[in-house]
Amino acid sequence: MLTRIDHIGIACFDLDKTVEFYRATYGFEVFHTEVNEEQGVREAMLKINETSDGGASYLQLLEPTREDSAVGKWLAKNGEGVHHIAFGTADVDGDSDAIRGKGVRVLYDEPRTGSMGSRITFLHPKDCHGVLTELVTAAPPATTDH
Ligand code: CMX
Ligand code: CO
Repeated sequence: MLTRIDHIGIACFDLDKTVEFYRATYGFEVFHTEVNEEQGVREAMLKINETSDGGASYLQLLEPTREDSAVGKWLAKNGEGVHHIAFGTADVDGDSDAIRGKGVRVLYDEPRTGSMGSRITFLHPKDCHGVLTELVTAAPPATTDH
């Protein structure tokens, strides 16, 4: 079951400048940054709010690491802006199977690694009324041995 907006993915040319815009304009601080080479992005997650399912909603600011990546190609065509939306679920495998069964193209056979150790997959924008849609299951919270 999809239970929250996990994040909105925003494509930008310069991650540092875009982070500074969100900090200076809205007061949003960076919660996490990472490079995901498989996805071809350098990204910053800005946490906006906690959600009632125990998760959170973020803005995901994305700068391409290479021109032939999904975000690099999209930026060259469209310029900066909203690139995708992501719904959070406790069960990305089950939800993507169910959605595939409704005839929507799921881009990956198995979920891949997303921000902060999450597991992610994408639905084709042409099957979603023009919206590239991601499904996310957050990594379980780290446990300590004592
Ligand atoms: N939103 C809406 N439509 C999009 C889109 C987007 N983000 N990206 C591409 N499209 C549309 C294009 O406009 C194009 O439409 P037309 O044929 O009408 O012109 C069509 O989809 C095909 O686009 P393309 O430029 O030829 O790109 P590809 O088919 O090579 O790739 C897609 C499109 C969705 C398969 C690819 O972007 C993808 O695999 N995305 C998933 C991975 C991803 O986006 N990773 C970055 C984010 C990582 C993260 O969130 O952690
Ligand atoms: Co995303």
